Amino acid sequence: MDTDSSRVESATNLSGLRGSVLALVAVADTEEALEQLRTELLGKKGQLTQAMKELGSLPVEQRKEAGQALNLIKTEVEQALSQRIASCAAERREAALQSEWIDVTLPVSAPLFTSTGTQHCLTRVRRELEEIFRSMGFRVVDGPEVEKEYYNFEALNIPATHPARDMQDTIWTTDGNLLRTHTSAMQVRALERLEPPLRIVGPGRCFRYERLDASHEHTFYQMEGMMIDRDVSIPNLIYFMKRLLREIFGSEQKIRLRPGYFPFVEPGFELDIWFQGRWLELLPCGLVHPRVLESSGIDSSQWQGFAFGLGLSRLVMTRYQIDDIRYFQSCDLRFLKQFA
Ligand code: FA5
Repeated sequence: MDTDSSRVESATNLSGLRGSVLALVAVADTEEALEQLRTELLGKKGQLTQAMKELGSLPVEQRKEAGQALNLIKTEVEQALSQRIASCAAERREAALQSEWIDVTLPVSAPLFTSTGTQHCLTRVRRELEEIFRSMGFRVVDGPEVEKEYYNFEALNIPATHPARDMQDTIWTTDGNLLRTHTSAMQVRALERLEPPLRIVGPGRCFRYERLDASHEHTFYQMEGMMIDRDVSIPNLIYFMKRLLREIFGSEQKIRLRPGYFPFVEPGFELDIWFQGRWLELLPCGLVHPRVLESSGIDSSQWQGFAFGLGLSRLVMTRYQIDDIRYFQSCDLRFLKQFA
């Protein structure tokens, strides 16, 4: 500092003031304490604000230089305060991180393993079915749960005005798509993608706006099946249906076959199973309607096929003697643990 400003400093003791306020900033160790200090130094009645006011009593020739020096001190103090506040905030965040830190690599204590989950009975039977069908030359396919109207209805010979749509109360999405009401949508996707001869099964979740009861859920599982080849006929269909049931139940079941109506098969059948004193619709099926084949570009004079839509949730009910379909999605551990 030059001789003149030294004079000014000594006149107003600015040097001492600078040292003492910077020392206060250096020792304040929380963000709150520093904010408090900011008010005490730079606020309306703050120490430096007061010092600025007092400059008015100095002789004119000293006032200007002392004012400049005091402004420099104020800027220096403001910077020091901001830096200290930032570093206190960083220290606080680091401390919080340290106290919340969890070592995810530590081994899990043994008792937790005793409550490991298990496969849901629906998953277990679905996988069994997939294996059975794989062993018979079928390929397992998948399809979207949010489906286009075309795949769920139109391509299956169910136009907008068709009464069959009333049989499947549909849940629509706001963008004009729908939650698939049946796995039959996968038939169309498979016919589009694969060349005949083909054998596919497509398990999956279906959704309907239903009146719920012991055998009707809003969300349930089906497994679609389809075989397209030359000279496929009803005896082939019946052979595969019987084989499926024999493999799953391991014994003869009381079943009945009756005519059934589905616009995408001709002829169509309903296969019902005797369960807890009544007939339960389980396995509708039929020969693929020529129009479905033709709309996917397959020559129906060369190729025929059968299709079925197994009610997978209901099959699991009959297999394990579960008397209410709503248990499947109840998340009731007393129910689920029976299949552990
Ligand atoms: C169909 O969904 C046809 N797509 C089946 C089909 C496929 C026919 C291929 C011909 C050829 P349906 O609506 O009947 O058909 O349903 C088939 C099966 O799904 C029923 O037999 C029943 O076992 C099961 N199911 C239907 N609705 C429900 C529901 N709300 N809750 C539980 N299971 C259901």
